Amino acid sequence: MNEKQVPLTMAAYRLAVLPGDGTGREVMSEALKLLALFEEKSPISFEIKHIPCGGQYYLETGDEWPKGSFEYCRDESDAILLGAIGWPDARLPNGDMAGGQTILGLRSGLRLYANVRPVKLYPGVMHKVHGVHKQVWDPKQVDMVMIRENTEGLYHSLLRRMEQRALGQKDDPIVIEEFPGLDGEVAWDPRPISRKGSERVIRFAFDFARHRQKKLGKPQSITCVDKSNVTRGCQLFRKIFREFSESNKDIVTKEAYIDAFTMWIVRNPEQLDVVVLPNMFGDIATDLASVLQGGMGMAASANLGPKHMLFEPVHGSSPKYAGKNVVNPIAMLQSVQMMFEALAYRAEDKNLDKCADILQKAIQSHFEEGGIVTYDLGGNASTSEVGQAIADRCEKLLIEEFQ
Ligand code: GGG
Repeated sequence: MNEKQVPLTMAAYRLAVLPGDGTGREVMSEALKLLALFEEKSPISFEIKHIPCGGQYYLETGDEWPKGSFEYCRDESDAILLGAIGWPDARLPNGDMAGGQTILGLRSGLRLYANVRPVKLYPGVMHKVHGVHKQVWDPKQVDMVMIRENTEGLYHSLLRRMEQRALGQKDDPIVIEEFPGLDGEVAWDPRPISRKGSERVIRFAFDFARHRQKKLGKPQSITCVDKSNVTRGCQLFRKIFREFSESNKDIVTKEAYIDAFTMWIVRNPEQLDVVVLPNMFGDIATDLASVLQGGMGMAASANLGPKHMLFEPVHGSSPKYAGKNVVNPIAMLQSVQMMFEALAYRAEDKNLDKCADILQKAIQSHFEEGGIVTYDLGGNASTSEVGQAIADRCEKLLIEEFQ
């Protein structure tokens, strides 16, 4: 045994850390402090590879990330932790977002088909359904997980271009089609939805609901959200959802059109458990749903595939707040918690599972006990002060558990 009581054969988890742009860098600093603490106070070790990337990096260097970064993430990391991507005026010569190669190239190139976005209101957090400063929703009523299809749909052509760039390949040729009835300049994005792509994310949603059922000790429904009254891709998505419903009778299933669903999220969140949606609808619905959990500063996510996983806050780089040390780091820290949980599950690592519980407990108790919060939650604490407050709670719990 070494100093930390780690069996010498125990390998460190290999993490690729991509802070990206703007406030992504600030919230990532808090995540790194937390990782260092867990390394020091628990038997878990990390081997961290820092990869600069994003629109700002592109403006500085002409590249979206250093050569070999995609290959590192694909071949040499156990998990990827991403801050945020996107910077004003950072565009590739073809007009695509600079930095997209990292976030979208990885989602597509590593087949990260399930984008898991929990929407949970912690006791002590004000949701943002206001105008009136009054709590409409009881935290017990807001606890759902949205699962966004992550590799096709309306994002397909951009995802593909970004994957091709990441692999150093040429873009697919652009196919020009005629649109009868439309005059002048036309721009369009195809929205392919495949059986295979739908089956894998819907299967994931059923497995996830079953897992949550066991964990929470109560039934979990799955709601399929689409626009199958209008679009063919959604008709296929819903057809496949119904096939799964037929053969998974232990799970209650519901269906909704995305337009009506946007009302449903805000009016009756207590009726939603697991929700599965095509790519763009999932992107939009989760921003809306974040209002129920206190805003984007609280929204964490996991991008999961057959072999790889990437964790990131749902929010972007917030250029307006960049460099000010004011944004909420919780979405990032909660993404680290999701990473601990997922890595522990895949590696069957009981110690890392304990670390996931500790971080969860630290975040939950911080809000329950009225801990300091950033401006978005009505406080005036800085990013680093909130990060430190969570780290202090973790430290106490780590000492109780491991020393
Ligand atoms: N951390 C999330 C982030 O950086 N988002 C920027 C972005 O462009 N995301 C694309 C998407 O999720 O649709």
